Amino acid sequence: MSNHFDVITIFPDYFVPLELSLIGKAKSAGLISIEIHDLRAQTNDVHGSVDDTPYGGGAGMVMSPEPWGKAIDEVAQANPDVIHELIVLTPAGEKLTQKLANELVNSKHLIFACGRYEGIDIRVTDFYRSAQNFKVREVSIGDYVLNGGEVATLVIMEAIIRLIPGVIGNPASLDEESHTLEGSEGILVEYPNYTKPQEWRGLKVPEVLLSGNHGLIAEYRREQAKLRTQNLGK
Ligand code: 6GU
Repeated sequence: MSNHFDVITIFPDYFVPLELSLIGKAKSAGLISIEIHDLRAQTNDVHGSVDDTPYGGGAGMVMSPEPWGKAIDEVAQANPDVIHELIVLTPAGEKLTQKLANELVNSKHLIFACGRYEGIDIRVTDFYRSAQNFKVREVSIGDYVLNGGEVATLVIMEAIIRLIPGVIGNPASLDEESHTLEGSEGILVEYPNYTKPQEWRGLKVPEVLLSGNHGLIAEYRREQAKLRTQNLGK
């Protein structure tokens, strides 16, 4: 099971929300441990420079490799005898899916490298790809551009941590979620939910959900999940 998370960033304050809600409780309960590291601690100059102009020219700045190398080596050394799963956040990465979250939760040590500007010198990724005890993935959270990897890291961590046994009160609620339900057409989004009152602003709860017939209810929900999946974006 996933247990230790290291995050390397130039904006540690982005990670304050990890103290809240289910993730905050999981930390207090010792189900997970999280350390946030300031990349600038790895610099020697007075300005704490972490970037420079790109070779070959072009707009923007590129993050220099050496502060990253030092920061990653440090967190790896602090977690010996495990495979370090290094997640490099970039809009050019493979897309986050439920399947990827399900895989990453099995990792003992996850390191998130939050790039800013035009990204990190690619030699950091190349170096750790060929390093022993490292597995490297470049990950994106969707087809749009953010200012940096911090928000993406929060998204990925939440998707992983909620899968750890004990984090969510009722583990059965993980079974019938969007992107977990499978139909013959592939992965479905979740069926719509209703609670009390039975009628709200003239809108009624579908009769079948009041019937107590579990077979019919399951059939109805599956049909609704299919419809909802087909109609996405329409
Ligand atoms: Cl991981 N980083 C940035 N900068 N933009 C993104 C992203 C990551 N995923 C989607 N857009």
